[in-house]
Amino acid sequence: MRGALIVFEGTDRSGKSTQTRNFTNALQAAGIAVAEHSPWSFPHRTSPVGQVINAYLTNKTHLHERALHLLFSANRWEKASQIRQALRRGETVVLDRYAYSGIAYSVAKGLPLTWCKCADEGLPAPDVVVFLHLSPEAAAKRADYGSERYENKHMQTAVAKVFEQLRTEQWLVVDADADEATVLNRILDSAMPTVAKARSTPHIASLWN
Ligand code: FDM
Ligand code: MG
Repeated sequence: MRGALIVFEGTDRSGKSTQTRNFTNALQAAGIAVAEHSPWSFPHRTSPVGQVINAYLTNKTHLHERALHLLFSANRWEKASQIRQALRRGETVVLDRYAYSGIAYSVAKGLPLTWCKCADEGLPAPDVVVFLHLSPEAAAKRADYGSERYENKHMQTAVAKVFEQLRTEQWLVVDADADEATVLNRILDSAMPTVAKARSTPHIASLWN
């Protein structure tokens, strides 16, 4: 009986970090096995590749946009077997960003969609994508953007557009402007059946199927 792969996506300040944490705690409270150190975040900034990504995001280095895209993808591939192993052990894995962010940010900067998708082809596919939807107006009311790259309204609006393009009917779109508890309950309502369904579906699918 395998665990479920549950991916959270959304623009900056949509509450992904808070909700992945709350969601992981709720799963554990319900007696569901969760991978150690969940939620796992991408970019995973401490690996060798992640350190280069972090230097780029904090404006300490410059990278060619295609090279950067491949590094973000490589950063996921570094973790791919750990994800599969955890799922096979029966543990649910909660991810804060995944390949969808990879595509959304790169396409927002002008890279071709099909080229962007190729790098992540074959990664473990999520059982559900939880998309925290926050309008740019609501985002503007939250704490100010920091100093990292992409933390500006122009980029966030472009990224939101690509997310909309990527969205399928399998995504769980949640209004992230609601209060924290309401958002969590909405996610739990839909994710609990996903966890149950994964238990009876031994096969772990791959992107982009
Ligand atoms: N980001 C994140 C990308 O551009 N590509 C990716 O593949 C991933 C996973 O990195 F602006 C961007 C999104 C964000 C930045 O992410 C750092 P966090 O979640 O804010 O740490
Ligand atoms: Mg950020």
